[in-house]
Amino acid sequence: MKVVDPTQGKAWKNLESLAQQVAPKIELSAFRDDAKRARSYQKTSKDLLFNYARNLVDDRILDALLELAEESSLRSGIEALFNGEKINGTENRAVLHTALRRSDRSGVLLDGMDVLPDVHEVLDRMKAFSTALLDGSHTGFSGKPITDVVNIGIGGSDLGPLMAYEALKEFGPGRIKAHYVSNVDGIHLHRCLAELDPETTLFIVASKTFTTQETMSNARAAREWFLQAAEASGVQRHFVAISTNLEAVAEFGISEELTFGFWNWVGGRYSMWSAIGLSLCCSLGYDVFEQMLRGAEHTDEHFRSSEPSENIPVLMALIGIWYNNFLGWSSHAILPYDQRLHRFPAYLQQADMESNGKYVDRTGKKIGHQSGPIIWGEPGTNGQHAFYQLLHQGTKNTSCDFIAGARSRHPYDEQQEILLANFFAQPQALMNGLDEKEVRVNMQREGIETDKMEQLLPHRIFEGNRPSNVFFYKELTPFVLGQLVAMYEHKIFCQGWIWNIFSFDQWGVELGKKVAKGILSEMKEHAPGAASDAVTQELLRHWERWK
Ligand code: G6Q
Repeated sequence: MKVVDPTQGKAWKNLESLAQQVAPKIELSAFRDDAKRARSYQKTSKDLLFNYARNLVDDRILDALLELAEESSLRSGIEALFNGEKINGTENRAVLHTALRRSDRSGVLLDGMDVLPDVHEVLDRMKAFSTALLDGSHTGFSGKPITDVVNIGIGGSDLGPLMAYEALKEFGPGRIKAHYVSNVDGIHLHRCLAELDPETTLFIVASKTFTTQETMSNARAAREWFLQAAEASGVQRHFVAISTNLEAVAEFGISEELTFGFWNWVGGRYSMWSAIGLSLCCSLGYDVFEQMLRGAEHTDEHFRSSEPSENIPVLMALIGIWYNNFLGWSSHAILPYDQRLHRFPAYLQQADMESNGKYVDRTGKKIGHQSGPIIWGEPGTNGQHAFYQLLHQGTKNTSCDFIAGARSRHPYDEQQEILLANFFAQPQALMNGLDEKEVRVNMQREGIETDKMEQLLPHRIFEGNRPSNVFFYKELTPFVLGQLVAMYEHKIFCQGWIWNIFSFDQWGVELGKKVAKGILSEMKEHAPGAASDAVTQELLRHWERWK
């Protein structure tokens, strides 16, 4: 693997000077009526359109960014990803989530072994099992059909399927509902179980390691709840495991028949294409899940075969790098104007921030440049009535992705039009702003007195020049969702590659877990000690009194 400090190349220096010399002169409102730019800064991949014309870039900047990708040997990085090279260097693992959505049944080698036959064997079993649940041939212990599946998992074993279930609910037959319990806060499980009947509920314990504290604690509590109504043998019909740790699964009491494996070359936050997607198959039907895989595979082909200048994930990554590393912006908002994507920002928060929130490069040295940005967001139009004030007039710079579909799956045409008018309007308003002259005209029209007008004027001016990308699609089908998610996955990969960091480990989540373990044993002993610092000890004293 070629290791490159991106800051040492010519492209980086060139971009630094473009950021000084050219960027301050870009006035986006000058492109207000520039149809050529609107069309040429746009790429489509099947029914998914990506428009990046509203960014603080021009051809020179884009060329320099493409040069940076070239200097970082991004093309060979992409091949290394698809070819199963061990690009997760600290865990010595390949990163092959793309193999999970390959329709070919053979042809991806890892250490001389083809991984695709195993991938398809698990997919075939997922299909058979979910079909048996949906057609009622796999019943609960009392013979009643299953009506609810509860996915117990956290992080990568929760966020992906939860996000996709919320996005695609309307595509399912509606016979089985999926629920997602992740938090170790008992109220999460409690509220979920309060609505359910043990005779008709199936639990999916989703944990790659099958040792995660939150998941195992919730799974044990769910089993106890279930056993209040059923014989122990019922566990074999009502508990399913998704894991790479088959020994721990057996110890928990889950049968081999209801255990679905995956592999250590699938990172948690890239795992919804594996058996971790089982809750989707069981609730929406296997065909819906398969369509999602096909959409992601379509993006994989686009990403692997398109020239960088035509390549949507590469362009997303490079534009992000421009703001992050050369203009000094640290915040990126995901703004779906599609309520079905209401968990998409949270999903991407993990995918991006856990992958690229690193300060050490691939050789172990502290990096001298910025890595992953802060990712956040909420669906429009709710966000407009909450935080858009800061996007329009705040002092922080945030780049935004606006996402919407032409059609939706509800009968309310008026709402859909209003939603889309806002989706079209917001990025336009951010870009063009409203200058003093226009504000004065508006206030005159409103009949505001001259004194008041002078007072209000600065507050009502919008400087504009605030950039954004747009993703627009015909409809959020399972295929389009698969395409979209894979676009972001590959964007994250490209950025991590260029920043010369390891995107596929997550050592940063270990320390907190270790500290909690020490504090938990002191709590059990009622003896705050070395594991707790002074503030924690103070809080523990209150906890003992208040609990
Ligand atoms: C994702 C992370 C992390 C992981 C959870 C759950 O990339 O590794 O979010 O998915 O910690 O882990 P288990 O699936 O092992 O329970």
